[in-house]
Amino acid sequence: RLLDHKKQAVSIKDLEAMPNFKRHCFALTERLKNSDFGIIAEHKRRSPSKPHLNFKTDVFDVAKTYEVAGVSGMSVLTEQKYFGGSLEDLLLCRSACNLPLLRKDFMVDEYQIIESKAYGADVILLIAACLNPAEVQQFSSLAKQLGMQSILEVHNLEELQQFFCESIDIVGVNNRNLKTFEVDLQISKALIEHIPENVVKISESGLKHPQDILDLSQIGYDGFLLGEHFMTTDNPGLAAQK
Ligand code: IGP
Repeated sequence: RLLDHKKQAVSIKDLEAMPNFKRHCFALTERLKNSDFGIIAEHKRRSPSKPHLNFKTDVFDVAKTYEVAGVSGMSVLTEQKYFGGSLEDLLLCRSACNLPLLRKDFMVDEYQIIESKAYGADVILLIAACLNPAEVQQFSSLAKQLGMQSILEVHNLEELQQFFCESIDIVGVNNRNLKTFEVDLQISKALIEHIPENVVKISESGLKHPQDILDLSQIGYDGFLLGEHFMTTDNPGLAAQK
């Protein structure tokens, strides 16, 4: 396990009683398919590689301005220890906008999937490097039952081949090596031909140049996850508008 996930303070019954648990989720796949360059804009205060990304901006304002900018979805870091996020952030974003929200965290337990729905997420992230294939299948099936979508995050061909399953809606290729933090867009370029045709494809991390997004879009990527490029500015929503 990469990280200890926090103690289950709220019972599953209490999660299921939260107002967001019953809401009808927004489909990130549809928004991505309906836009030319589907941008998923992230809120991230810090990261292991950048301890001081952005503590100034307000997460509620960022969600509102990302929506005004016309992005296809928003990614909200909820991991506390390394990324400075919280479930409270997710709830605030839910109340701020009608964008499909990705809960960005390390999912290692079914409890967290139920929790994600209760706090307003539409999409969960399943990182191949943190899970085994049976867990990916189990968690993505549960997400589907709850009306949410799942992104399978991979960083190499072995992960893609071992972990992909039918209940995955989106494959996300992470250009950043989670151990060395090194970013290499070649990874997205090399993996595209191995991703099943009917699944939505996104490229994640290290994206900032419009030309890179154009190139990746041309070879078949439907969406692009950008964090630092927006969060290193004083007004992430304005940056996303450009
Ligand atoms: C965003 P960047 O380089 O634009 O800030 O990257 C996103 O891809 C990155 O935050 C991320 C991530 C993750 C964070 C990708 N996979 C898994 C935490 C956990």
